[in-house]
Amino acid sequence: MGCLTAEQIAQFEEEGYLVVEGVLDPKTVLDPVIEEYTDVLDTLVRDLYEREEISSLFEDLDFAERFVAVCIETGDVHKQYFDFSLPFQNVEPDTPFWTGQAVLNAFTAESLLDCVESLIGPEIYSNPVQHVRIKPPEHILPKNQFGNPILGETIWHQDQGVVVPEADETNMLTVWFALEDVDIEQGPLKVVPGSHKHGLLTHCPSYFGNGPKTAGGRQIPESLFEAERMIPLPVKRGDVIFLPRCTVHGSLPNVSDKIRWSFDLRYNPIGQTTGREAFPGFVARSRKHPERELRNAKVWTQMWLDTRKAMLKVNQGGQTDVLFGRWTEGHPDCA
Ligand SMILES: O=C(O)CCC(=O)C(=O)O
Ligand SMILES: [Fe+2]
Repeated sequence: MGCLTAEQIAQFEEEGYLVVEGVLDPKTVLDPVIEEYTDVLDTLVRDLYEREEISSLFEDLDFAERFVAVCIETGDVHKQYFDFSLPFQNVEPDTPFWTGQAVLNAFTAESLLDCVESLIGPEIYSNPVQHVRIKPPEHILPKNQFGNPILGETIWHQDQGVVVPEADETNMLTVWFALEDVDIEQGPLKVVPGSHKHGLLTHCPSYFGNGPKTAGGRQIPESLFEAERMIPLPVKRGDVIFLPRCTVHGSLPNVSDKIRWSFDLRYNPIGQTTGREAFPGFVARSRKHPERELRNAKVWTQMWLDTRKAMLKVNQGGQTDVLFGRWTEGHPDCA
């Protein structure tokens, strides 16, 4: 059963975003994720300590404080270590990723899938365009070659622009939620209401406009949409933001003293291409074939281990055997 009201569905369709409060239970869904990541961080810390890359195990600190301490000492945000995805290039036999049971339980929480069902129907595939983002306060972040913080604010884009053209007809839904409250200082998601009605806009590989200079960023120039209509979406833990694939969005910088920790997931109707077929998705809900629903994180992890092995043979050393993107330099919109 879908859980959204007709008004909520209408707002999603008209405005191109929807915030639903209290979808995920903090105690049974989010706290176990934090606990699981506490162990993941512990493993990373012990490993770094053994390699003498950090001076202490920082055992007395909670997750956020310990994470920040490690970022400061190593000058790195260890993005890949926590993510439930892999890089597109130069995957190595031991490239880390995390696909634990608490994470899978969050991806497949019934209350979340009820909302997803209201928006894309009851046959739901978990699309592998998915990331965890643990963004430290900007003031402690290492800088990129342009002097801007790595893993700072997210530049303007549409999620359809992140997948290959084969998925242009896929009804891909973006689902964003935070592990802890995200107020305005912590760099919430920002969206441009109504921007989903104009189709896919040009994303420019080396364009920065007024935004921060990011390495490898693909930004939509502000001349192509009404950036002044932007609204930020601060949320409480448990709230979920839903976006259709063409809504122009990004995030504000984290100017607070806390980390900003979020999941962004995608779902599409079963049978439609994900736009990232080299990576594994799974059946999250099926009324027709409930036996196909994935609930075992060991199986999920094996899918990603197999993918990691397959990626060793492609996209190595500057070669592009498998395309993950679609944008090239030189479009007139980017001038
Ligand atoms: O969380 C962010 O900073 C960006 C997330 C995003 O672009 C998305 O969820 O599609
Ligand atoms: Fe996005």
